[in-house]
Amino acid sequence: MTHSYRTSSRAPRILLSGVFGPYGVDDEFGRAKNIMELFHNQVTKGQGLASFRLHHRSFGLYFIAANLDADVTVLDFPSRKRFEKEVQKGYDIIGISFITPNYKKAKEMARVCREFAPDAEIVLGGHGAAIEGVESLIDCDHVVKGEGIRWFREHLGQYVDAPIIHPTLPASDWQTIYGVPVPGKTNNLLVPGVGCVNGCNFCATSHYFGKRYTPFLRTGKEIFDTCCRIADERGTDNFFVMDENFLKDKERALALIEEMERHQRYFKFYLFSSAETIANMGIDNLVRLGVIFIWIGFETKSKKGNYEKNIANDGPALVQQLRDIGVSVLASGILCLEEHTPSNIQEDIDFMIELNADLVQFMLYTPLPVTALYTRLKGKGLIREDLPFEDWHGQQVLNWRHPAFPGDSAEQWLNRAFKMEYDANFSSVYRMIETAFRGYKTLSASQNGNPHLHARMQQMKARTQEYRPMLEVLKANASPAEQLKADTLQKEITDLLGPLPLSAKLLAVGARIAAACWAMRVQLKGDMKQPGTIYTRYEQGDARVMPLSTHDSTSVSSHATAVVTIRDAGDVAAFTRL
Ligand code: B12
Ligand code: SF4
Repeated sequence: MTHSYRTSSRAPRILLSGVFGPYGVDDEFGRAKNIMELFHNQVTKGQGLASFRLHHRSFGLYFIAANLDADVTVLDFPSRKRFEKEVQKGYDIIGISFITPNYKKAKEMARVCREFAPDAEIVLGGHGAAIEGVESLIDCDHVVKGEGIRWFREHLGQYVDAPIIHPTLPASDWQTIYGVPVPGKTNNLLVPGVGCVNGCNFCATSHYFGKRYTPFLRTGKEIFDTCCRIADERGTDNFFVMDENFLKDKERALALIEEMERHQRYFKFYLFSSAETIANMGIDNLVRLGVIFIWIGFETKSKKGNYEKNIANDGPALVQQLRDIGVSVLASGILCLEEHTPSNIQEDIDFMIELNADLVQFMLYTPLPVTALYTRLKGKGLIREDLPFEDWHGQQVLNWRHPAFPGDSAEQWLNRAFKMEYDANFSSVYRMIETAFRGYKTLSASQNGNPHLHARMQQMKARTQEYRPMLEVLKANASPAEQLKADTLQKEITDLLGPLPLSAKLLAVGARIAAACWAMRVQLKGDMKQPGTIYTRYEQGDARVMPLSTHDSTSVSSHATAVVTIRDAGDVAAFTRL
């Protein structure tokens, strides 16, 4: 069938949607264990009220929308009913982004499209597209495996190599600890590129993008210019960098440092990077780059069975070095590896605890479609094809037959690991305040009049000041042992930085009240918080993409303010600019 947008001069009308909610509940389409949160799901889940609570959008959809010459609507976190209503608005193309455990939701959404928008083309994308044979399992017109901007541009006959415009987005929409909103603006999102060349056997993101890195921002200058624009638009200089291995391109990172220092504009970054790239980058450069948080996959204690990236590094020493310069570390480890048994798995849990990082993630070894691990275990007949995709979320049962961890034993180890780590090292919020203060002390002693290091030192000081009112909230909720640690830290900070200013004292009182309200809410209603629906329109003519024939990167204009976002809160819609 030839779709009408191909033969008419009007702009194609495109709907891009994430899967429908509610999320993290046991129903026909999903599981209670699979909640729509990063930290509370798989990092601070054992920390009770001290857990970090954040909602992240389906970022890939906004990247596609911002880079097409079309009228594009992004619908994030819709209800099923809301999606059904939206598809009836006459779209030419409906794109659905999903991951493997949300397969059933994507299938239902495609069915809804066929019923209520029979003329629309249905395009499936996101990591769920890697499911073997998904083309025939879900009624759709196209399945896009890999990077989506390029595919869409090609599909619409637009210039595929046009530069990629980075949309202005918050990295998270809701951000609380103990139910207390983190003060200030949420971080900006920065996606310099997708994929990673390292190709660790279990890694879905590396394999999904062909074990290649596809940069969206190619040079340090492009990153710097993008950061300036986004920071000015959103009013904060903090960036959460959603790039699997940002430091891998050392030259680009060094060029970014140069730009920041030349313009004396010192952004701060939350990064993901592997241990070998951190070593290659050098600790001093991390300070100059403004890294304040880094997520590292240590995976396992074993040197022999570990990945190339970890062979040459000393995990505990690296974590200590990083925390000493004020970089909070999120260390990630894998449970139920092939060589694990109930008698040796504790060694890896102990290793992760002894790293003494600010945050620790434990994940079950989960072979996802497209990875080398999946192919190998499938070849051995070990993949649990009897297990519905809804259960492939890695928080409960293994999706493969591990002789040593049958039934629910994997989940028991996972929960035990999180609890032990929390009991041993206390809450992550305490650890992060300690890291910021440590960084301030180190830089105060070593800046040697260097203006750039001086600026970074001032940032560490400001971060310590900003976080420290949380120690009051923490003490009101912590175990006696943690209260003691928090007291000691509070005294040390007061000795060096003086007492809390009155405004911060009032903030601390307010935070304690908010925390008490949240604790009561959790007792009465549980701690689940569903993300609200977000509706964003990108209209054609925002000059966000190159005209077909005039490819000239210097003439690309920023159009982010042309975007209108609507948050649905029940029947009330609040209009906001990003
Ligand atoms: C942000 C994120 C989340 C957010 C989700 C936000 C949301 N609204 O859905 C949170 C934190 C809540 C989350 C949760 C989970 N996540 Co998650 N998440 C990510 C993360 C870190 C970043 C994704 C991102 O924004 N990337 C940047 C954008 C630009 O890239 P992208 O999304 O890949 O989009 C590109 C292409 O994929 C494609 N594309 C995407 N959508 C579409 C749609 C169409 C129509 C087309 C054509 C193309 C297309 O084009 C885009 C531009 O190139 C990725 C890892 C990663 N670094 O990618 C994991 C990842 C996507 N998550 C994953 C998993 C497994 C989960 C969880 C099950 C957690 C867990 N237990 O491991 C839960 C599930 C929660 C739930 N109930 O659904 C897996 C998916 C693996 C798979 N094969 O399905 C990933 C890859 C991590 C991993 N384990 O390797 N996640
Ligand atoms: S280094 Fe990290 S992002 Fe890269 S392949 Fe390995 S696990 Fe994936």
